[in-house]
Amino acid sequence: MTNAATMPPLTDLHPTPDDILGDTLEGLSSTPKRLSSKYFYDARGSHLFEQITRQPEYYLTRVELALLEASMPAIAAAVNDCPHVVEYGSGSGRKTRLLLAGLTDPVAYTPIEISRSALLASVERLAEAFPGIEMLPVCADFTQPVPVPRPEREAGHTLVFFPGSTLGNFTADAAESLLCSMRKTMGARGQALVGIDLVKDAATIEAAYNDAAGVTAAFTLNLLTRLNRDVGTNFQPDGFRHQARYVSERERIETCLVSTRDQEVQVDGRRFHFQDGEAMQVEYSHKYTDASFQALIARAGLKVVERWNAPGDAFGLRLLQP
Ligand code: AVI
Repeated sequence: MTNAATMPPLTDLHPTPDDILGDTLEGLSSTPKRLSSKYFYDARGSHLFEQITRQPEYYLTRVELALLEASMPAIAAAVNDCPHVVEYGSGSGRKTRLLLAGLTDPVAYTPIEISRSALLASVERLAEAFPGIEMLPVCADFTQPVPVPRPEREAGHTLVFFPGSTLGNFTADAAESLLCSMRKTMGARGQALVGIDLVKDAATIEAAYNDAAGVTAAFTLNLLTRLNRDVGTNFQPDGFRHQARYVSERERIETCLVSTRDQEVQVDGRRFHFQDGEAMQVEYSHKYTDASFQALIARAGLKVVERWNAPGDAFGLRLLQP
């Protein structure tokens, strides 16, 4: 439960219903139709994502947590003097705990997260666990420019933390502009610690996005319920099914919602027709090789200064700087 007495002040820049409606209309007017994966994360979506991270098939979180734990002393030694940690897409805060406990003397922590409920819950727990660290939560869509608050105590350089392979949810152009804005946030002497999922056999990757318990399918379909509530679409979630395929030529999972019948969806006085079997694109999850990752970050003027890989090269952490 959030409690006003223990809650640090929140900078609230959550997308407005008009922002979400505008994106929805633009996506439904495109060919093929698409919806933005950033709208997966309402309260239920964040909760379902947390459950995904605990599914046996979804190796990413488990492997990254173990890698972070095992590599933390080496990470702390490699990080410059960066007492302000800024995390993009903070989620539940499990990885943050390991990072804040392992770094040398962090003084401030700024999580930037689009889900207000997930942000408030995780920052409340972190504030309790790290009472000496100033908490500066920002509820915002980090794909837009976000003003990063300045800590009370002069905080030297900034370490951007971007775990989870969330970078993989962006196309190369969008990833480039996000990495450019991270480069501004970290400044000339700051750094970024980024988690990336690595290219591996297709069956392992595909299973991670098609768990047997159906949690990922529920997570994907929740996008429709969320849009119905927040922008007044009239999607019928039982008229769509989750589809996640690994496309090896593009080294990414492509997740779609496939219409299971001919149907029409209305929003803001406009009608959109779906054919039976029509696939609406809702998420990419890119996987990287050293070469593809280095080429991507070079576009944003960044380079890898240290790298840590999980056993079997299942997942990687990269320390970047300008
Ligand atoms: C947050 N992101 C890195 C997850 C991923 O693996 O692409 C989101 C997700 N979508 C389905 N399962 C998990």
